[in-house]
Amino acid sequence: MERYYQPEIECAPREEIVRMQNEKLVKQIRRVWDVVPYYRKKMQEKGVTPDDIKSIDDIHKLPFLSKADLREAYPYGLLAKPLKDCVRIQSTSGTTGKRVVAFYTQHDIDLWEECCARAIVAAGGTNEDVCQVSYGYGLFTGGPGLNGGSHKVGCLTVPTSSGNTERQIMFIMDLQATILCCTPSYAAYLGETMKEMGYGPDDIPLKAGIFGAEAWSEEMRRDIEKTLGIKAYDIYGLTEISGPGVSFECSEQHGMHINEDHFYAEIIDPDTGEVLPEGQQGELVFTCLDKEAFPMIRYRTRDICVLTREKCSCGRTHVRMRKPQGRTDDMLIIRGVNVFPSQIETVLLNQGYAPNYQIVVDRVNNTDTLEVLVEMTPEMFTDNLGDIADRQAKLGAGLLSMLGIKAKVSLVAPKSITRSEGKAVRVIDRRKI
Ligand code: DLL
Repeated sequence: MERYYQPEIECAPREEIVRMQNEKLVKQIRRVWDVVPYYRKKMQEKGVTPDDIKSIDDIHKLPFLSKADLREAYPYGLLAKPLKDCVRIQSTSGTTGKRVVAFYTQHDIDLWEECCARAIVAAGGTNEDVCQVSYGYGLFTGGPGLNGGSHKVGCLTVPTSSGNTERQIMFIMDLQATILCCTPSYAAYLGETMKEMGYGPDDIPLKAGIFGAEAWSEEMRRDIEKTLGIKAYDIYGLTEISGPGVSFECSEQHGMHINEDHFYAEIIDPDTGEVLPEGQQGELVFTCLDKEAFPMIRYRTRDICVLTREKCSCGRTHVRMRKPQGRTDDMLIIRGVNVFPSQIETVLLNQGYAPNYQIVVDRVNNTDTLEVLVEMTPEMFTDNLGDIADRQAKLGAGLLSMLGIKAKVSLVAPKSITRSEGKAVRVIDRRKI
């Protein structure tokens, strides 16, 4: 087990981490300049050459890379290794335009799986564990990443992929699975279903969950932990940078340690591109220090986040990122007010609802409207219209105080909102702007 807890790296003194980052960055920039004409051109346009990059402190001189660059260079324009050295692609779901296709050499796969192994070990995983991977397999990075990490740790890996909830539960119970990896919304659904089947937290063999790929609140964490009787750990990542395991929570469950020996993180002002000091909220930007095939340099994630180097009592020294607060692009602007779905979720869960909701935004007579459809739990389900109206008013007041704008609340019957097996679709934006 101890093989993937790597204290010499994960708990290295700051100077050692910086030394390693300096060395890797200088090499990486020289290499992409030499082999990727797209990067060379972008650097030339900004008037910077590899000679200007002597240490990590010079990183701000380099141009940013955005999703638009990935689209322009699609599919092979950012490849930094010959195809004969690449062994895999993974891809995003591509809901907004062209899919991102990321390439991996065997070295890149090993590096990625090692990051996932660190996450599993940080959640208490050892080779004694049975780890059920219920993230989707295939082009999505969730299944393959955690599958590889679980193998490296030596867990008995159960590659169920997503979907077929009854079969998931059968395997959890029959094989006595101890670790569950899936999206938090699917974990909540599995919990809800198991509860209906009569399983209490003490009947369920799971001890830990590794949940990520979408935003989830602390309240949702507490709910899932209670229903499944586990400790629920957050894991973050994105296809462009490798997949899950770019960062992960330790036993403190207080921010996710970024694997800084591979990925250098910055927070920038999304409007000006200026690098912000530690502790300030802004857009998260990553540079891959030693990936070979698809080394993103200063890639703008659009995730809104805060970094901290405060000491963590787990002993790891790698910088921590707070749960992403949303994305610069899924942040809803409603009547001029920035609204994050996670804020709405917090209000619902605080008032005892399950995380089964949908946010519908529209524009009527040039005014934005916000409606939140919320499922009643089976316990609160009633046909007493007075009760329903009271509940709706209470939720409306909670939302107003959290968001600063009015929302229409519609309570709907249990099970009437479609469940997701992967990332939940929370927002329907009907505005044609
Ligand atoms: O979602 C990779 C992943 C798989 C992460 C499994 C964790 C677990 P993409 O499909 O490329 O990759 O989506 C990346 O998802 O930029 C965030 O906006 C969001 N995201 C990922 N993890 C978290 C998290 C995978 N823990 C995009 N909390 C990212 C909040 C997350 N948002």
